[in-house]
Amino acid sequence: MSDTHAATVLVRDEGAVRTITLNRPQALNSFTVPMHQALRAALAQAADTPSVRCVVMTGAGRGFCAGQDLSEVMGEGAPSVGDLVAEHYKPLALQVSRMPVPVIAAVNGVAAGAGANLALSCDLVVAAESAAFVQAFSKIGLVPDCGGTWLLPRLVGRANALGLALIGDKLGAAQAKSLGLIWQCVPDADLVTTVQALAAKLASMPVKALVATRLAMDAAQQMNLEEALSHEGRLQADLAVAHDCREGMAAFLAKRAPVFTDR
Ligand code: T3D
Repeated sequence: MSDTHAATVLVRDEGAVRTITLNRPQALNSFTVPMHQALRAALAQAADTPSVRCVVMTGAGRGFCAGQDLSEVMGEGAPSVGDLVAEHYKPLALQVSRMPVPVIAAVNGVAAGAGANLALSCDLVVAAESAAFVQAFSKIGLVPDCGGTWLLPRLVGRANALGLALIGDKLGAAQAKSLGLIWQCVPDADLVTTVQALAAKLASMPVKALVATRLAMDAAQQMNLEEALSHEGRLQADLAVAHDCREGMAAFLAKRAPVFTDR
């Protein structure tokens, strides 16, 4: 176990699981340009490291991420909102959606604005009971970004998506779970151990197939049934000749534990 990044983002490895911690707790880990740069570099490094088979994203202190640091966009010489979205939030959302390993959000506290949508863009979202999700954009005259307009209706349907985005109130983790916005809500004291166990489990699974599943489900949103069935067929044909599928089938037949290595 080692900490390799300093300052706005911390990186820690435990076996095949890499945990990336947003680290501006004094401002609820809200985004500044340096934190964007550090996060994207940490994600790229995780993607390029063959021994990493699952990534966990979480926040330091009492929050997960409060979205854009509003003090950064006010005042003279401040970056424009349009530039920040084009140069940072859009590339970040795409980078998460294309990660070559599963990504889990461990939502330890409030996730607001782009911070909420960053969490929701992960493959699995596990939140502490005391955490909350806030589509804070409407309160400051903006629309949901970091993929919010794409993600929210897909996750919870149009009625709930519009309710969350237009009203912009805090949604507690338990309610988020009931709505289908997140995968799991756990007691605060269990967040770390639950996520560690889940991440270790995913890391030991055929991650190439897990990632192909995410990409296929996202792609299928733009396809009709026949196209999606054809796409599934092409993916199965490729995966079936890869090491992990052969290993999974051989291990099943031999009644032994499989050892998956593909990424
Ligand atoms: O460039 C662009 O704007 C485009 C990109 C947009 C992406 C976005 O994310 S837009 C949405 C930006 N985020 C927000 O509007 C959320 C603002 N924050 C809040 O509404 C509340 O802080 C929370 C609901 C997240 C949490 O409330 P609470 O009561 O638990 O905490 P708090 O007391 O409000 O905040 C604690 C500290 O963090 C406080 O600082 P202080 O007084 O202790 O020195 C607060 O100012 C600071 N903080 C919280 N959020 C932000 C922030 N500082 C800067 N920017 C923030 N977003």
